[in-house]
Amino acid sequence: METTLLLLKPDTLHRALSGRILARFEDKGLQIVGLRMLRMDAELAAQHYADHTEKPFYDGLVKFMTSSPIVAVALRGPQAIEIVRKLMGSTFGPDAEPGSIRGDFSCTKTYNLVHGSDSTASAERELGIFFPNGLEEWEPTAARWTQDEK
Ligand code: 3AN
Repeated sequence: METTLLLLKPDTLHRALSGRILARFEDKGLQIVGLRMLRMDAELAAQHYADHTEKPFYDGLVKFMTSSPIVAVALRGPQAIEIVRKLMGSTFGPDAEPGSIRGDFSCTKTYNLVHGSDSTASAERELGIFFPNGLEEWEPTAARWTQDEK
């Protein structure tokens, strides 16, 4: 079982796609164990994008991510990290596969709607940043049908 961080970026909120995008993850069978609307500031952006601070696109990325609210979601399920990345599609909208979120809703490199942790180490680190008080532990009754028997 894995838990991963999903961010709905400012473009998702401006385009009123939050419900439709979040529904894709619920439809797949992932469980919401954390949900929070917040405004990212430069400090939080520097923490979250620590690996990208030297990249040429960093300043633009921070300007975009701090421009208006975002939604942070903690999602849990078997292989949740890989599943979330697959449902998101590849990084840039124009290249992303049809059927994926970025493939269906984005045709830019900058405004790609979502972020998803890319490894177990990133997931742990990023969940700690956005959910410092921990996650909501609960047993979804549908787990009987959405997960393999242990
Ligand atoms: P992903 O979000 O698919 O894991 P990363 O980790 O390579 O992609 O990049 C982090 C974020 O930085 C991306 N989500 C994207 O918003 C932004 N980014 C990466 N490369 C560029 C670029 N060349 N121009 C603009 N933004 C970029």
